[in-house]
Amino acid sequence: MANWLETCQQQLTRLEKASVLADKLVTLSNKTEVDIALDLAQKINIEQTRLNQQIDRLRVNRFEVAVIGLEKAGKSALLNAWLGQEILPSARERCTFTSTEIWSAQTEQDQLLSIQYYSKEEITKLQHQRRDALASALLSDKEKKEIQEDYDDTEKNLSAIHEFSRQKNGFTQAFIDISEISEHLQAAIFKNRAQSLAIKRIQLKTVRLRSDRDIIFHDVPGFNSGILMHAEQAVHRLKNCDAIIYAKEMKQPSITGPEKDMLLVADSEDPTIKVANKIFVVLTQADALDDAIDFKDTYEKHRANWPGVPERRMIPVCARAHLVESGIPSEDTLRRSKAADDKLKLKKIGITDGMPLLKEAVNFYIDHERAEVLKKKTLRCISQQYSLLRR
Ligand SMILES: Nc1nc2c(ncn2[C@@H]2O[C@H](COP(=O)(O)OP(=O)(O)O)[C@@H](O)[C@H]2O)c(=O)[nH]1
Ligand SMILES: [Mg+2]
Repeated sequence: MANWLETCQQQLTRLEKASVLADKLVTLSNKTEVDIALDLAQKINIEQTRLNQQIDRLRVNRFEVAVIGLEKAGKSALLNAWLGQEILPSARERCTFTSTEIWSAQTEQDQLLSIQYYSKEEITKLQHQRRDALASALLSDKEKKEIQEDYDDTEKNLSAIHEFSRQKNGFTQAFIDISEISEHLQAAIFKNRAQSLAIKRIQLKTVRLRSDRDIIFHDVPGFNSGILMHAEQAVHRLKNCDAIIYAKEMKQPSITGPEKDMLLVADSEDPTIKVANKIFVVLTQADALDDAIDFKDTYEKHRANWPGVPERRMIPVCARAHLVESGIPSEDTLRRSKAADDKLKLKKIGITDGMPLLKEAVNFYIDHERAEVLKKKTLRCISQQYSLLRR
C-alpha cells in the first residue's frame, strides 16, 4: 500500500501541472468568449476551483474528520473520550444547534477557544426558516416543539441575541488548562439561552489532540434539525471532509431515514470516492449489549449494512469507560459509569473500550488508505481537465 507522504508529494506535483493547464483553459475561454459555450466555461471554472481546493489541502497536510450521527448517538462523548477529558458537553439537556470544531494546538500557548456568532441578518433568516419548518409536514411533533421553543426564545431574547451578533469577531479566550474555559463553554452552550441561540460556530484549539498527524474534528449536528441553514452547514462539512466518523448506537443496527440522507450526501460528493472508502462506523455504547452472543449477533447485523467497509473501520466503543479509565471524567460521568459498572459489563461481553483501536484505525487510514483515495481524486481531477480540453 502507498505511503501517505510520498503519494502526497507525487500527486501534488501532478495537480500543480494540471492547475497550470486549467489556468490556460480559463484564460482561453475568457479570450474567445464567442467560441466557447457558456456551460463549458462554467465547467472549466468549477473544475479549476475544485483542483485548487485539493492543492491547498495537500499543501497544509490537514486531515479533516466529520463526526456525524443522530442526536444522542454519542458524538460528543466519543470526542471527549478521544481527547481524554470531558470538554464538550455530552448532553442530557437539549442544546441548540452548535457546530463545534476541534483543532490540534502545537503548544499550550496556542490553545484557544473561539466563538463566532450569527449576524443580525442570519438570525432573521433563521427565524424565517424556523417558521417554514413549523409549517412543513415532514417533521415529528417532538421536532416541531423544539423548533417552536427556539423560535419563541429567539423572539423573547432578540435584543440580547443582537448584542452577541454585534461582536463581529466573536469571542476568543486563550487558555493553558482546559478548566479555565469549561465554565464559559458550558454557559455559552446551555446556561445562557440568548448566547446559545446566537452561536454559529465554536472552535477549540487544544494540545489534547496533539499528534504528528494534524487532525481536525467537526462535530456536525443539524441533519435532522429541520432548519435549512443548519442542514446546509452540515452538508458543507460533509462534502469537504477527508474522512467520516459515523457514530451509531450499537443497539440500533438499522439505518434510519435521516441517517440515510446524511450518507447519501456524503456519497454524492465525488463519484470516484464512495462513503465506504472513507467512513469509520463507530458503534457507540457497546456496553449496553447483554452478553457476548448478543454482541456478536448485533455486530454481524451492522456488518451486513456495510459490506464495503473493512472490519478495521467498524469499531465498537464504550466512550464512558475509556474516559473513566484513561482520562479525566466529570463527576457525573464517573458516577454513571460506576452505577452501570462499565468495567464488569465490558468484561462480560468480552470487549475492550475500543478507543485505542479507533485511534489506531484512523492513523492507519491517514498513513496508508488515504493515499489510495488521493490518487483516485487526482486522476479524476486531471481527466476532467483533459476532457474539457478536448472539447
Ligand atoms: N451506556 C453508555 N452511555 C453513554 C456512553 N457515552 C455516552 N453515553 C450517553 O449517551 C448520551 C448521548 O451522548 P452525547 O455524546 O451527548 O450524544 P450526541 O448528541 O451525539 O453528541 C448521553 O446521555 C451520554 O451520557 C457510553 O459509553 N455508554
Ligand atoms: Mg453532541
